[in-house]
Amino acid sequence: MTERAYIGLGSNLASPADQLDQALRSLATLPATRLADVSSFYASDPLGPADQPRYVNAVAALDTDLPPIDLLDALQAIEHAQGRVRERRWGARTLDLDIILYGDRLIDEPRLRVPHYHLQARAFVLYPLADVAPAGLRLADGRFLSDLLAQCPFEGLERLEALSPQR
Ligand code: PH2
Ligand code: MG
Ligand code: MG
Repeated sequence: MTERAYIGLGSNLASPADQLDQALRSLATLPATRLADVSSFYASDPLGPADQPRYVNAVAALDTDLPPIDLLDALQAIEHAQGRVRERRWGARTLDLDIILYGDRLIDEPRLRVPHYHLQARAFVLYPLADVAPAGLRLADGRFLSDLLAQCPFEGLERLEALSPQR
């Protein structure tokens, strides 16, 4: 069955916006998957260790027939292809691709928790998600995106002007 998945993209190394553009091109070529929509790009200070560059974040909407773990494998292959090395927790990275939501699924497995852990505290996930999610989106755990947004100030996010025609 085709499911709508929302993918969080983040980068703070090696021209972050270019990393996100490259990742979007790769997402568009995943098997059994259509890249349906892409949010604006947003810059923000790092959450976690402060001695790292600012991040650029976005959210992509995918319509996919890949099961969640297959999608996770595909996302990790894209991270790897763009030079991601596993380093310190919350440290700098060329590319981070996270499954934020996957249809109506609640997933709690060692490799994958959906909805994404700490979604509610991360403006750099919630605001781009709101760009591409339907108004009134309700998460699988019953929370409404609109309520999470109301409790998470936009403050600290900087919406970047589109640099290329694809967004
Ligand atoms: N990702 C992290 C840690 N800190 N900070 C921002 N602003 N954006 C991120 O995507 C981010 C972060 C680990 O995934
Ligand atoms: Mg992340
Ligand atoms: Mg990640």
